Amino acid sequence: MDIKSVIVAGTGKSGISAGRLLVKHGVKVFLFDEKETVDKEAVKKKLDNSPLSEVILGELPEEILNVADLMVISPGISIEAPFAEVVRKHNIPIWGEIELAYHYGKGKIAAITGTNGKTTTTSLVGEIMKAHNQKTIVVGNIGIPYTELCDTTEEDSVTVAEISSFQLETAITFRPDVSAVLNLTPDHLDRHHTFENYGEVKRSISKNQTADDVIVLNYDDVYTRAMGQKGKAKVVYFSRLERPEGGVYVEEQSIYIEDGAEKKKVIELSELKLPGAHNVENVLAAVGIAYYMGVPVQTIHDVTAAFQSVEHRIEYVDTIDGVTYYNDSKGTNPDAAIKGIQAMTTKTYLIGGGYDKGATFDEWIEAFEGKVKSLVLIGVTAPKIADCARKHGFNDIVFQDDLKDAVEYCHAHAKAGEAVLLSPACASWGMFENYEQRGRMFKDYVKSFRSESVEE
Ligand code: UMA
Repeated sequence: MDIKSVIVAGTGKSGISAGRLLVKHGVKVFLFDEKETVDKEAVKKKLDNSPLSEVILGELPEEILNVADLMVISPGISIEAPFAEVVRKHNIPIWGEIELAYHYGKGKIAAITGTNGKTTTTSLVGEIMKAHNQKTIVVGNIGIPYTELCDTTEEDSVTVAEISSFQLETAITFRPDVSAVLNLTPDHLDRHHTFENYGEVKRSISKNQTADDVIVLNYDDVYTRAMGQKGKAKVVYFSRLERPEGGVYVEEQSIYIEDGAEKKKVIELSELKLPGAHNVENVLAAVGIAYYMGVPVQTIHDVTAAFQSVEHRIEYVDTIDGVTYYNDSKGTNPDAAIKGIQAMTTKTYLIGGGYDKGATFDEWIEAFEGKVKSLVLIGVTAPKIADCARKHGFNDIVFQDDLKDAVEYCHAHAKAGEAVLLSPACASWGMFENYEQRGRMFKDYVKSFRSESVEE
């Protein structure tokens, strides 16, 4: 396809990187954002004021729709957005930012999706791959747009990409050498409508794979296990509980990988620095992905043994006046947030609530199991969560206006030996720019207590 003129929808991280990439390739770019309050000059500056770039806010004018060859849409924008409908009516193909990067990128690709554990698994695979091949980039939903780095890849490079369901919806020819679906629980149903649709979108990570490629799937999850029945790629299952043939599994407290008749010991569980059973699953997946990306078992072992938790994922922040604070801002859905509670070993003040993605909170509340002492709620989902908690007999609920008030409330009430956990079970949108900002603000508030207690 000869790309001469492109509408890039969204002026967040993805839109800016996609725009920069296209301009670099001599393509005319119309950077479009529905938000009229976006600072046009600031956006132009991010594209180095290229004469090939133009910023359009509000609505797409007809003359642009008549000349554009393609629209590249940011993941945060629904493909059902009314303007996307108009674009389709003009027979303009719609690619996601991942598809655009794939078009320009080179080398081998490992692509990781799933509801939870994506970021940890992608980081670990990224570290393992880097130890094996310096020409490795780690991109995608993890926070670095694929389009930002795809131009640096060569035939012998490796791309490790965290891919969200939003990004998969608009990946057209994207074909990873090794793909992985870690697990599947309801998330983003406001965008995908049903759990079935959401599952199909996740499965589509493998839609262009052939028998030469590999898909790594969780055997312990009924939905991802079933995905192994469909598609053309070679299936490699991982399991914490069973020993799937030709898979990656736990036996006598060690992780093994089976390759044909050979069974190779990779690492002992006691060597892992990552906390919790969910992280054993992430490691199992990473082992399978890295192995089929051609990394020797010894390298996989060495990097995995040294690997620690990623920021915002049950991240230890500080212990102040005997109270331990954890930042699990990445707990953006109930299932992820359950892992946060499970990792706690003491009575916990839990800060939850935020943007409403249409999730149900019953299982999250059931996971409290006497561990959560007080539920401190913020955001638009606060009343919905409170109703659900009361229905399950949990009544120690406090409403606060914002995160700062919530953290201060916990600081004032939690006693030595107890914990405070930010694990909202909701997205950050509407109150924060993203979950990273929410997590950083939480950490800043916690740190401010330390200076207070030092002054005392
Ligand atoms: N916009 C519109 N119309 C809309 C919605 C948004 O014009 O209907 C515009 C906004 O005004 C804004 C831009 O689109 O200017 C934002 O684009 P975006 O939401 O796609 O955000 P980016 O900054 O490009 O970040 C995206 C991912 N965000 C989302 O999928 C919501 C980031 O994932 C990702 O790290 C980044 O690309 C780089 O690849 C974040 C995320 O929350 C972490 N992901 C979800 C999750 O993990 O659950 C899927």
